[in-house]
Order: sequence, then C-alpha cells, then structure tokens
Amino acid sequence: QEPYIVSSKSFTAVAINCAAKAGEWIKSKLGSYEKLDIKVSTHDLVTEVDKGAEKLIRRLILTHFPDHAFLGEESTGIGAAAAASALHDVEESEYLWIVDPIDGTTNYVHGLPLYSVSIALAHKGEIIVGVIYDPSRDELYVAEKGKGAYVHGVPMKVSKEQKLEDSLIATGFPTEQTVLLPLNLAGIQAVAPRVRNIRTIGSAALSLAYVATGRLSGFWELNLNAWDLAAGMLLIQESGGRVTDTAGNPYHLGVRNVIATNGHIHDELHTVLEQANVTGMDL
Ligand code: 2AM
Ligand code: CA
Ligand code: CA
Ligand code: CA
Repeated sequence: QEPYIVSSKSFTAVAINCAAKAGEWIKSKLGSYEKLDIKVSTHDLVTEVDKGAEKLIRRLILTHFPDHAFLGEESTGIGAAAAASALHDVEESEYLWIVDPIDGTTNYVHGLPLYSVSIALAHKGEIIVGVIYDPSRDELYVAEKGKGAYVHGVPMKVSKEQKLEDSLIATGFPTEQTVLLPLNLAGIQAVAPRVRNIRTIGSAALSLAYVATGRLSGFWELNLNAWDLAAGMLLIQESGGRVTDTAGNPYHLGVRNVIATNGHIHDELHTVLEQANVTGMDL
C-alpha cells in the first residue's frame, strides 16, 4: 500500500513535524510562561503556551494543506455545546485535522512531566493518521489506518491480559465537580476491587498511547472531546485494541465517554462500569 501522499507531501510527515515542533516549543516554555488563565474554574486551566502551540500547528498544517479543515481545543469555545457545534461545522469536511496542543495542561502547569501533543487527520469522518508526542520522554507515537502503529519505528502492540483482575487500568478525574466527579468516583469504586490497580495519568491522549503500547491494559474517561481521543483511538486500533463509548458503541468523532482497552478485557470493564451506572452525560 502507498503511504498517504498529496503532491509529494505526506500527511503523516506533516503531523509528525507539527507534533515534534510544537512539543519542543512547549517543553522549552515549561515553568517560564507568564500568564495562566482559568477557563471555568481552578480545575480547568489554559496557558499562553496552549494557545501558541495550537497556532503554530494550525499555521504549519494550513501552509501544507490550505483547503483542509481544522478543529483545535483552543480555537473552540468552552463547554459541550461549543464543542458539539464546532465538530458539527467541520465533520463533513473531506480532510479534517483534530488537534490538542497540550493534553495534560494541569500537569504542565505544575511541572509534572505527563503531557502530550495530539494530532489526528480524518478523511470523511474516518481517522487515517494519529500522532501523539510526549516531549518529556521524547516518545513519538504514530499510527496510519491499516498500516499499524509505531513508537519511534518499533511496532506497538496492546497488552496480553485476558482478565480484569490482571489488568492495570487508568481513568481521569472529571473537572466538573457536581455531577461527573461523583459519577466517576462511583466508577472507580466499582472498578478498583476488580483490577490489579488504578492509575490516573492526567493526559487522556497519553493514557490512550499507553494502552496502545501495552503499558496500560485499559482506560476509561468521561466528558472528553474529539481532540483528546482521535489520535489515541487510531493508535489503539492499529495496535490490536478496542475503543468504544461507555454504551459499547464503536468509536466515532462525537464520542465523549470512552472505554479503550487491549480488547480482551473490554466487555468485562464495560460491564462493571455499566453496573455502576457510569455511562456519562454531556456537560
Ligand atoms: P487538557 O489537559 O487538554 O485540558 C484529564 O483527565 C483529561 O481531561 C485531560 O486529557 C484534559 O485535557 C481533559 N480535560 C481537562 N479539562 C476538561 C474539561 N473541562 N472538560 C473535558 N475534559 C477536560
Ligand atoms: Ca484544556
Ligand atoms: Ca485534552
Ligand atoms: Ca489541551
């Protein structure tokens, strides 16, 4: 099969270039940026580095592909309604780039080296390229639809655990405190006794990359957006794993409540979450 090439510029090469450039710049700004903004509450932060990195990525992509559509967290309004309408505006595009310039901003703000750049390309709604870059470890995860997933050129494979009891599972704490946090705490309470242990990484994109590499057996989180999930979803699919929403439906761009696993433990994790009523809702 041919790589995805348009007038000798590979989509994947552009995605990698953007992720690497943005990642280096983000890392160079660690601890030295000047302004910290609060989006909704002190649980939800954004820095000038998030905004600058998204601009850099958008500029690079549109220089190569001026007629492509672009969906980025920092150029989308705040909240589920804004995210849904932004996605609605672009999801019919022939080519759509979906970008989270820093996934794990809270970690970044605190100097905890668990954050990433996430870049995906969808063709008519189907993700064909996914790239996640972790600047702290210089780990670059790349997937192309139907061609596998690689970390620095080495093929990735999901983990082998067949049962929840042997599994290391990650989730995230929702920033919304009234409904979603208690809901997911109930999920953690239900899942924790059934698994080897629970982690929260603080970057959904990195958590998905870790499921793809087999470092985690599975991951679930509520209230995410396309830019958190698109690239990591393809990494997992191309590494042999499975990604659905919390109702068990296959991944699509509108999925916000996600279960992502090595495949073997998927139904078991889904059942435990379902029994705990962790199906999520749009907030
Ligand atoms: P971010 O760092 O790009 O904002 C942590 O549990 C995960 O939740 C991160 O991937 C984080 O992405 C995301 N996140 C942070 N604030 C959020 C919010 N208000 N709504 C939904 N997801 C959020
Ligand atoms: Ca954010
Ligand atoms: Ca994010
Ligand atoms: Ca972000």
